[in-house]
Amino acid sequence: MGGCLVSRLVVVSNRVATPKAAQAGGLASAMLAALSEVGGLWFGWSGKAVAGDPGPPKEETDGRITFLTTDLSKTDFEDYYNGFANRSLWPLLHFRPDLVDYSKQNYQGYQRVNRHFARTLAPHLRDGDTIWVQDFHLIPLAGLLREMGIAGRMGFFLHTPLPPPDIMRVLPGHRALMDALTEYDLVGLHTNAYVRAFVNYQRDLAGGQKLPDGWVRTGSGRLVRVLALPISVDPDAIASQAAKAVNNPSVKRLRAGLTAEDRIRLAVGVDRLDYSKGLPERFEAFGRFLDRSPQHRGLVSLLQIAPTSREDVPAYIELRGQLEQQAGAVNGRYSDPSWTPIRYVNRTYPQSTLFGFYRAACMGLVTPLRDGMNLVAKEFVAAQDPDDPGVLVLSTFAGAADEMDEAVFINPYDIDGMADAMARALDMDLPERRRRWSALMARLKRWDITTWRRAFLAALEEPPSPEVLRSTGVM
Ligand code: ADQ
Repeated sequence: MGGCLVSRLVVVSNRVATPKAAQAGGLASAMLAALSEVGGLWFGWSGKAVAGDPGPPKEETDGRITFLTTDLSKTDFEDYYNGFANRSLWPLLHFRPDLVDYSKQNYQGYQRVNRHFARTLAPHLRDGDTIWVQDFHLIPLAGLLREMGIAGRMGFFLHTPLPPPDIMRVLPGHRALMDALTEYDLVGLHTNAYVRAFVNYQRDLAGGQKLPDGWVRTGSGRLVRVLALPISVDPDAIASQAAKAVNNPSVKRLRAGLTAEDRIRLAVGVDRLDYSKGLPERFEAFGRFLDRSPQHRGLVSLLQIAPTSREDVPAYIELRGQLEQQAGAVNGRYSDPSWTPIRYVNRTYPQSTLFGFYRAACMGLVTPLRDGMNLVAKEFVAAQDPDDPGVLVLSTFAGAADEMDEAVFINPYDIDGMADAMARALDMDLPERRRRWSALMARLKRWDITTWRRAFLAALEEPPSPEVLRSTGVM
């Protein structure tokens, strides 16, 4: 293949944004853009769990992109997705060993589905294909494809955090999983801290060695490159959709509801309903803020949009109940006929409507306990009105914190501190809001979603430098 140009791109992810999918989020749009630039194939699960064996995969072509999807049997889906991916890996990767629910049966299901993916995909691959695998559902895929003789370049992007070795060690079979990552040529992570976690694992637990330029030599002598390549958004597209969304009926209704007396300001939070997002802490801090800031009572409402996810996993059902109770308690304490402190909504909205909500808000609350990146933080900034921008309140435990110095930072474990930060954000004067927003927006424009995907694919095509080869004794 040679050079810097990918010949054909094959994207593999758990879910595929097929042409019929209602809306493509940021990552899906980025994958579609990459695939249509060079032509390619997108392979993944169809979203259907069927009784008995899944039949052959389904293939559809749209322009230069072929979409290949496979069903999964109900048992495989249960063990792989609800089981190992969501009950073992997700909590582990989010620094919650206490919530890791491991079973050998689920782990075997994870391996089985990855093998099924490899076997289904292999006949559709051509020599010279570059393969880009997304996220923790599919870590073993490269190794399984290599066992089948597939030789092309393979890259992996992890959308979650990667915790340090001492947390990884909690997972039975952690070594096999971390070794499977080294079967890729490139592993992309959001932050330098996650890269350090990878390198430290290799060094401390797997006999690996750090080389220059992000390369690592594994205990068995393989070279793998590990880089911090933070995912981003398309700030210009978001800005223009947000400006237009002001006329969107949902956004208009929200504004009319809030500003009946033209005085109530909006704080907004948008998250999948997930324990990693720090929602109970956020509600508690908002209640504490109202306790301690009587001057803001009646003047700020928090709109929390949190569509339910993973309802087959008990921790998620508990969380939903807990939040309903907390919102009820704050509202019971403070509501009056013309003001509801917390509006808690369990549904999804089209992204353009969300961007309208962000723009209508004077404060964005992004307060996860842990988050790989958190795209809502970036979307919130991109959606602001440059003349009157809202303030981003951001957890230092979101990957996004590394790139968003001008946010108001909080520690979600410090409820008083979070309550103070809310007051500070709401009281911030216009010159300071503008100064902070301009710096944040300028950085988003310099490293947007297109820069991200191009940087990943360029790095994937780059061979090790002579210096790296020399340090391995190959040259
Ligand atoms: P998520 O955990 O899903 O992603 P996030 O980065 O915030 O978290 O992305 C959520 C996306 O879904 C955003 O684009 C947001 O606009 C959208 N969304 C959220 N609520 C919605 C709603 N009610 N209706 C419609 N859309 C909604 C994982 C990792 C993150 C990482 C991303 C990308 O957990 O840390 O940033 O992948 O790598």
